Amino acid sequence: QSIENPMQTLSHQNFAMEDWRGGYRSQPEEFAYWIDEVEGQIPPELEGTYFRNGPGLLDIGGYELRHPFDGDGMINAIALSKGRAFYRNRFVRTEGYVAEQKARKPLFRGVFGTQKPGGWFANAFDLRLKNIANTNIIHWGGKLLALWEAAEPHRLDPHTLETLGLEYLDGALQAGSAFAAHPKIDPSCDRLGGEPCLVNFAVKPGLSTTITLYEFNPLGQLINQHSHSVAGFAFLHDFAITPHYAIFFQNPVTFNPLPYVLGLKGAAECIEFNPKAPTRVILIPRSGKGKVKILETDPCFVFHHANAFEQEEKIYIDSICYTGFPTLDEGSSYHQVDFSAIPAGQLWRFTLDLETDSARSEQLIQRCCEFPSLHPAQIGQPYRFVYLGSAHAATGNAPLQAVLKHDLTTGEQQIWSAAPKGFTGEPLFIPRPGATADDDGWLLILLYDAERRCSELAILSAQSFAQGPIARLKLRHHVPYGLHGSFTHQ
Ligand code: 3ON
Ligand code: FE
Repeated sequence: QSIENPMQTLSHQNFAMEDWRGGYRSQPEEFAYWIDEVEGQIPPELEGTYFRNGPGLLDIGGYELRHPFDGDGMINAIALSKGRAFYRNRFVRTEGYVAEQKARKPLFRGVFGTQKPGGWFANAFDLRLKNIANTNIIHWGGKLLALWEAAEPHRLDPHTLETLGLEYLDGALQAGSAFAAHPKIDPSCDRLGGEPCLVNFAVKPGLSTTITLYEFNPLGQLINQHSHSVAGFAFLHDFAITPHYAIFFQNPVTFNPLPYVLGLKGAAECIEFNPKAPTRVILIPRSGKGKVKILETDPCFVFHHANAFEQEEKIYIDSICYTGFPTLDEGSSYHQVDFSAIPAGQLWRFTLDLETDSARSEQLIQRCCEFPSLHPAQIGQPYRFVYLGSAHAATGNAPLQAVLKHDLTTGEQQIWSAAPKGFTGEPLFIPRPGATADDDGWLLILLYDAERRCSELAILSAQSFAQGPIARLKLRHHVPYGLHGSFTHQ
C-alpha cells in the first residue's frame, strides 16, 4: 500500500467516488468499548487520550445538510494505556443539537448553506447562529473544550464526554462571543517566563473586522487580551504565532450578505474570492504594545497555517493555499463534487520582511494537501518536519488518502498512502517521551476504510513511514470525515 516514489504521477483516479462518499454518512450512535481488533502493536509508551472533533451528522431527521461543515459536532476519544485502547464517541449537547433531535428537523440555518425546510420564506431574516461545536477539541487549564469559531466553546467531561455547558474562559468571553477553533500552544511564552501559554483569537466580521487576541496560562487564567480593527471583511479561520506576533491572512474576498439575509444562501456561500486583490498579511504584536503591521502578497485563499517563526530579522509562515475559495454550484450536492474542478490545497512558504514591508512566496509542496501538523515544541519556532494529509497522486485535486512527511530543510518527502480504499485526514504528531530527534514520535490518524465501511485509528512511526502503520485499531463502525483533534498525556 505504500508508494516508493512520492513524485510518481498516476494518471488514473485512485479512488471510487462511491467509496469516498461512504465517509460522509451520518453516525448518530454513541459508543463506548475496548478496541479488541488491533493489527500490529500499540506502543506501550504511547499513553494518553486522542480527542477528535468533526461533524457526526450529515442530516437532521433525514433532512440532508447542504455542507459537511454544518454538521453537529461529535467527539471521538481514544484512550491509550499499556498497549490497550478504549473508544468513546459523543455528540456535543449543544442547544441546537438537543432541540433539533427532538424536533427531527432543522430548526436553524447553517453557515455553509443548510436551510430550514420551507424554502426561502421560512429562512429569510433568520440570522441566528447555531453553535455546532464541530471544529476542534482541546484540553487546557484542566478543561476539555469543543470549539466552533463563531461562538463560545462547550466544556465537556474528559472521561465521559458529557457536555457540561458553555465556557466563558475566566471571563474572557461573554454570551455570544466568538472564539476561534485554532488555538495554538506556545511552548515558551514570553509573558510567563518560558511557561507554555494558550493563544487564540476571536473575530467579529463586518465592514471592518475586529480581531481580539487572548493568552491563557496553564491554569486557564487570562493573562493578556487586546483587540484590533482591520479594514474590510475578513474570513479568518486559523492563524499562526511566533514569539512576538500573531499572524493572520486576510483572504481577498468580498462578502455580500444579501442572499443570506433573504434566506437564499448560507453566510459562507456569500463569500466571493477576488483573484485581483492581494492577500493581506496582518501581524499583531502579541504583547499588545506596538503597531499592527499589514503586508500584501499574491492572492490566495488560506484556511490553515502550518507554522511561523522568526529568523534573522525575517518572519516565515507556511500555509496551505488555494487559488480560490472552494464553493459548491447552486443545485449541486457535495456528494457529487468534481474534485478535478476545484482547486487543490498546496503548501507555500511566505517570507516577510518587516524592514521593507514586503512578502515573498514560494511553493513547498505541490501535492494536494491539508491539515498540517508538527512537533508541539516547535510551534512558533524554526522547525524541520511538517506532516499533512495528502492526496495519493502527486498532482491534481483529490480526496486525502495519504499521509505526507516533508522535511523542510532538505525538501525530502515520505508518503504513506491508504489508497484506493483508505481516506485520511489530520495526522497528529505525538513526540515519544524522552525523544531527542525532531521526528521521534508517532502520528495518529483516524482513517475511513471503504473496504470495511468502518473507520480505524492508524498509528504510524514518524521516523519509518513508508512501511505503513505500526498499529491499526479497527473501530466497529464508521466515523464521518472530521476536522481537528489533540492529544493529552492523561
Ligand atoms: O458571516 C461571516 C462569515 C462566516 C463564514 C461570519 C461567520 C463567523 C458567521 C462565518 C462563519 C464561519 C465558520 C463557522 C466557519 C467554520 C469552518 C469549519 C467548520 C471548517 C473549516 C474547514 C476547512 C478545511 C480546509 C477543511 C478541509 C477538509 C477536507 C480537505 C476534507 O476532509
Ligand atoms: Fe481548521
